[in-house]
Amino acid sequence: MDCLFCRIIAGEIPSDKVYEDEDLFAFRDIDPKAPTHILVIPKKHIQSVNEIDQNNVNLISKAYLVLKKLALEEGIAESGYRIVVNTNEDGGQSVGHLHFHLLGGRSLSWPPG
Ligand code: DGP
Repeated sequence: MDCLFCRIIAGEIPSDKVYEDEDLFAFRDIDPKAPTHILVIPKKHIQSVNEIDQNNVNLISKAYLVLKKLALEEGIAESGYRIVVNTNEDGGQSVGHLHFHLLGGRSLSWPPG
């Protein structure tokens, strides 16, 4: 298994897990860019948004429900937060396993660089 996030899901690499169900896994980012910085990932290996199709799109709506739940638990739902999905090189994706960044707990600037 050469995917970093697949290894985190398998427990081969430790992580600060905040949520898990049969389809999704969530853990705190190792290099947080905000007071709350959580990554929500599908357990099934999907490389990027480009590999979302009719067979796995249900995982995306499930991921949004988990992102919303985590935002509530983190106390950032009212103040606001950002969900980011970097895709491929120009999008700044450094890990080739689809992941949703949940960022909040401070005022976030826009647009990103
Ligand atoms: P991206 O640049 O969008 O592909 O985001 C990848 C994120 O993954 C980045 O914010 C740092 C995080 N990350 C990389 N390696 C690890 C790790 O081993 N553990 C954890 N918790 N996060 C990691």
